[in-house]
Amino acid sequence: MSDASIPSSDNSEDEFNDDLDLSTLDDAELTAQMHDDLYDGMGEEIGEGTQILLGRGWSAEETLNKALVAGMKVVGDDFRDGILFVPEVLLAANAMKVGMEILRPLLAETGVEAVGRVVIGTVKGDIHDIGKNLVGMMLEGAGFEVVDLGINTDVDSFLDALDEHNADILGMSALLTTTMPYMKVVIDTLIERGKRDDYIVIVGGAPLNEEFSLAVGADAYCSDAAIAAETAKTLVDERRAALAAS
Ligand code: B1M
Repeated sequence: MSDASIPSSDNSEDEFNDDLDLSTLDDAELTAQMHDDLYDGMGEEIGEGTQILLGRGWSAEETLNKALVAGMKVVGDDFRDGILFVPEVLLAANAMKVGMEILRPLLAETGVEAVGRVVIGTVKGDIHDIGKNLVGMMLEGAGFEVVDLGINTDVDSFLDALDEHNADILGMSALLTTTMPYMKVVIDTLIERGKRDDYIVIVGGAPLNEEFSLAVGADAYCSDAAIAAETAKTLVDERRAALAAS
């Protein structure tokens, strides 16, 4: 919980949250409360808070950045630091999705650009998707548009989706030592087709490491979802800065 938590009068936080009328809070109190609610995975409250801010004239972009993305940053940092664990992060990410669903059509209307677009999938032969889903949610939380191809994704599906969605980043996940080499198949095919430099490639999954990612020709290995979101943002920023300078 952040320092900005509003004190409970009866020592029962759950009861307090049930009773709390979000519409009585001013903007600063409400965004702080929403950060806490995200942290606690309270989707209904996130939806309500999002609607209240929009009703007060906040833009979709401001609501996204100040109420949701800022709250998810705390979740991501605490996940990275071992303070939060997978179940809590999944709950927070699901709560975030409630707010995102409300904002998504408004953001599309106002033409607010996503930070970047990511095509992500678990590689061919592999059906593990919990970690990949978490990465997708954290990327969305960081402002990326995510195209999730699901599990057992073959090279043609990856390449077609990159092309179709004009993606900035290809993200591949693998949990099996037998499936992780397939990442090289995908990257080699990008090279063969002269498209490797068109995309940033990030990879992750429990059996991978930095050395493996270098060996297959990826741009970055990400050990967890929070690092994946941070790395994606850094690499997209660097790439845009390099393009602008050239
Ligand atoms: Co399987 N499984 N499994 N499994 N499974 C493992 C991976 C295993 C290590 C278990 C073990 O033996 N100790 C082992 C692999 C051994 C190996 O290859 N060295 C294994 C095996 C052998 C198998 C089967 C072959 C079992 C069998 O049928 N005999 C089979 C394979 C099926 C297939 O894929 N073809 C199988 C099946 C399954 C289930 C279906 C039962 C289930 C998957 C359910 C699902 O995903 N929907 C399952 C599960 C749950 C696991 C374990 C227990 C947990 C995996 C998990 O979800 N972790 C796993 C043991 C383990 O890892 N301790 C195991 C939580 C998740 C949040 O972490 O996925 O690592 P993780 O993701 C992290 C990071 O790795 C990273 O960020 C995530 C969040 O921080 N990350 C990325 C992941 N992808 C990323 C992508 C990025 C960046 C970061 O950028 C794009």
